[in-house]
Amino acid sequence: MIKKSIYIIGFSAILAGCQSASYPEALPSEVLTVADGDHIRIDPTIVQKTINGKSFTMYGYNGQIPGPMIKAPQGATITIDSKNHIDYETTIHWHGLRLDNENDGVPDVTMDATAPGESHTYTVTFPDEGMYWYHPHVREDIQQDMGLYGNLFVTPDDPKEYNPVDRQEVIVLDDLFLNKDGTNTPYGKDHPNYALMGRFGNVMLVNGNTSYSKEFISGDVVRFYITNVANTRTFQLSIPGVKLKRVGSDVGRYERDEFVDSITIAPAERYIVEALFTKAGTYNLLHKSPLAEFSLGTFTVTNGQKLASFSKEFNSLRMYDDVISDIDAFRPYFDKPVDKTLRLSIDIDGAMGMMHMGMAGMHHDETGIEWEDTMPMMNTTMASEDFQWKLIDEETGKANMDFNWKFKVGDKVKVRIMNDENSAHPMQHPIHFHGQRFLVLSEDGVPKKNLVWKDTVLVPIGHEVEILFDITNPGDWMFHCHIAEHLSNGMMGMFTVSE
Ligand SMILES: [Cu+2]
Repeated sequence: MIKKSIYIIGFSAILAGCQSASYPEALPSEVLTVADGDHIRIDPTIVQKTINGKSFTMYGYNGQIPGPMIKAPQGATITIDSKNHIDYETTIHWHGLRLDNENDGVPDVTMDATAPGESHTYTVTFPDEGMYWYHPHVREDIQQDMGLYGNLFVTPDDPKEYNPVDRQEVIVLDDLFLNKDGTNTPYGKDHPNYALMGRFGNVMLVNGNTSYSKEFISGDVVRFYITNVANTRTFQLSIPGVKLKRVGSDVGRYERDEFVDSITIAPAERYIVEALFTKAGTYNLLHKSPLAEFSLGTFTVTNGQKLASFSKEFNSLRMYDDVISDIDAFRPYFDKPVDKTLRLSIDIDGAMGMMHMGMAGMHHDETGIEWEDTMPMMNTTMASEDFQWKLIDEETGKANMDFNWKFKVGDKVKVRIMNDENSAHPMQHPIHFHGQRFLVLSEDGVPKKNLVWKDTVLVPIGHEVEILFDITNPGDWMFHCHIAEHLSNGMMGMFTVSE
């Protein structure tokens, strides 16, 4: 009974974007450096957070937004206790980690959701180096949007696996949807609202704040670890005037470094990018799409004496022999026939569906990405019950939880994912597979020349990708769209891996 009343009171406070000031102010993210065998605590809590001068009741892990960054050596296993101090049942999913299935944090599949006031203990392992993250797997559209996200930084066995740099910086990208008066836009109580395109924010956040800035010295080489935790927004990042080198993505490094002009990063994806700040000046961290441009923060570079410069290392593009030889074992399977085909689509009821059909294709450009909410009326008025986002298994025609793929440890599985541009409302979908890693072999039939292990792949409208799984981890695993509202709408499926 008590639990129920707590649930209702807080639930409505957060849902309504309430601005009471009865909770502690959110702290900035701290680094929790752990070693094998350590036992730590990550608790979801209710906090106050000041954004653009207004105080919001939000959530934070251990009172922090972003939550603590857990820094663990590759190969470590730790124990994490989590007591639920929020007004909503929750779980923690350790995104991208190939850990034991029972610790994957998926309600009704690997655990019961943790009720307010109750605790759960997770055993978390870090088999692969790279930047990962953790978040709830219950109503992400509210809980994650309100601040429940944190990074998992897995450092490689050999630090020389990465280029020498002067600084390492963590960037967590997010956006928040505020009303004109600066209050938070309410969330749907029983179903997510804005479920058609997801909840696009109008205020951009870096590491939970609107005022991201860093100071560097000319000649600094900086390695950025970037994570997108937004509900639906895909970011396209650049730092005009600064040369960027793409080094890694979801599960560690690419086969080789590449210079890039920008990075397109969908919800849940990570990228590791290095930048050389040669000259003094002020530089923008820019999100620039065909529709809009936002400065996400600034870098101020001053002239300074440096003992050593890493510009030589920065300017040479390195090959990573350990990554290449790891992938070598999979090359014989690159040309195998497709094992499974997944079609991304939507069913819309009645007249709304017909109306949508007429408009399909009008609201996205040649990138195949909806960069903004270009149909706000539709997105606002259509209730989540009026449509169903779908992952369709082409072989059986079944969708979402009505099919279950069966794989065995050691399988190399090729999956084709097609994003149907003729559906009633085509949209890009970042598809995340739990508990395994995969390579994106090709997009629209064009082979990728520089591979990296991934756990999430963005499939733009009308595009098709082929991915190859390294099936290593037994259990019942989810795969789903990582647009929070699409997931809550049911755009998810399951596959079972046996020993
Ligand atoms: Cu989606």
